[in-house]
Amino acid sequence: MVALSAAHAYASVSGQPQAVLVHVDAGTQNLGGAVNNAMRGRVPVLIFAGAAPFTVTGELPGGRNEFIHWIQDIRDQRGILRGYVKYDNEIRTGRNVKQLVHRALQLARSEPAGPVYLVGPREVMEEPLEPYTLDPAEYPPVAPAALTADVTREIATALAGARNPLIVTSYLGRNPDAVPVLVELAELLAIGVLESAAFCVNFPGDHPLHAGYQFTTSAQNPVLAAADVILVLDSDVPWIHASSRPSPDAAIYVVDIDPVKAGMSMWHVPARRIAAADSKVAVEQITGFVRDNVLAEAALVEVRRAELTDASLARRAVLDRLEQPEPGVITPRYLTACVRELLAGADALVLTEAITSYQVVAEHLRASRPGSLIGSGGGSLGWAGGGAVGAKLAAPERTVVCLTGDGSFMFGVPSSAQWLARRYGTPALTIIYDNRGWAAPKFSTLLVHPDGAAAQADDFHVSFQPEADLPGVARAAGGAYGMTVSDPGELPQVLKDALAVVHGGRSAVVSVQLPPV
Ligand SMILES: Cc1ncc(C[n+]2csc(CCOP(=O)(O)OP(=O)(O)O)c2C)c(N)n1
Ligand SMILES: [Mg+2]
Repeated sequence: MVALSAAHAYASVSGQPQAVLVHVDAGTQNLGGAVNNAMRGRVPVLIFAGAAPFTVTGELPGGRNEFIHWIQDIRDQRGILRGYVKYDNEIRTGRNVKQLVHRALQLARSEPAGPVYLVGPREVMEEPLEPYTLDPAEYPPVAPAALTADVTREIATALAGARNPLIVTSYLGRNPDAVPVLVELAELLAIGVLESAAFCVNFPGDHPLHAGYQFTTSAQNPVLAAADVILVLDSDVPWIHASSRPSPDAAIYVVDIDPVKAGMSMWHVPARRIAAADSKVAVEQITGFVRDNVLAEAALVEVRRAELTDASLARRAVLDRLEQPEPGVITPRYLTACVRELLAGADALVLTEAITSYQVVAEHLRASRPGSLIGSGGGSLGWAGGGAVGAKLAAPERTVVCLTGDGSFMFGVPSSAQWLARRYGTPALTIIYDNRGWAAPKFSTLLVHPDGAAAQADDFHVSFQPEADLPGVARAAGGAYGMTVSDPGELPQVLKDALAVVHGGRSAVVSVQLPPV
């Protein structure tokens, strides 16, 4: 779990494919939910596992000679990961092992990128070989795909002719180079950009055309309802129809390299056109078409720019009020504002696994530099602990800061993750949004049964009583600096001290006590 999470973050930050080696069926299962995260996060990772030897009476070198070889022998080891990987195969001979590894990496790196799985029994690992070479450059990933000329014209014309155009995106910013390209299109036509379930910087948080963030919604988003033309660009969940959706008359266009979500059993957006393309390439094409054909109507665009700027300033003013400290309690908004101040001017790389504070982190951190924020993009908690190690290995010069729920901190095998950070010299500042429990399942219950038995008894079985000393785990396992803070007045200094420790080369874990769940 920790290794694959580290590989995941490393690949996210560096763009380079990674490899994780695990022990037969047991190690494969111990990857846990990290494979869901790698798949949904679209990260290129080659997972290799051994497999039980298949000879038992000395027929081949490497045959069974330990009791455990019988216990490890299961019928379908590759089946463990088949729902999560783009490709799985068994290495049957050493003679083409390089071709197989590079084919697996080629598939892993081709968009949508994702994990691949190879297994190899011990007899094959023991096979004597004539050394041979192969040129990895002969196995490039598939080159980025473009829109056809017709679709480019259709989308560009629709956006330029719209009264209230909107772009909704979730992960265009996984490619940080795509962000300035999106900014250019948004500015050219004065289009608002809404980030939906976003775990990266898709559009600068402080940009006047930023139209806000949404995760799980319980009320209609007015920005979405007002749009007459919507371009959904790189998104698995552009909105949640049950609670917030576009106008039925809106013209919707979807662009993604996997626009119909082949890996999901149910997915639907009522789009006029769905196109498979690399988002950076597609946005460049659309912008180019608008420019070349002088489609932007200056008067309309300027009026809209002013309106959108006013709206984003108003949203910002509300948030500024909400993040003010309240006597005696640390709210997630105030905490995130303190983190923003702490990191102002630093070259920080923030990992977010803040769960019920995802939206708060997005809104108050307002990350603006492309590539300065990452999340797993997947559904399995416990990514950030190992992720911080991978992120720091990929970007040793940056200050790595991990914002995590207390439940997520525990899911991340913190003894292992914190030890690994010491072992590999990858200090990070971990800030635990510590509400002493699982708030998310409580909110999920209330969303379905607002007056159910759990609500009436005010008992959701999500409290962590008796409390664990989470910074103590990090101290014990990783020699980290550990602190717990509950006083809003002390918080800024505690965070500053912890950051200084990290800059000195040692990890720090601060449990920030929020109102309990
Ligand atoms: C491995 C795993 N188990 C269970 C869940 C379901 N789940 C989603 S959020 C959540 C609670 C997370 O707790 P915490 O990190 O403390 O965040 P909080 O909800 O308190 O904000 C759980 C159990 C999950 N996503 N992944
Ligand atoms: Mg919690």
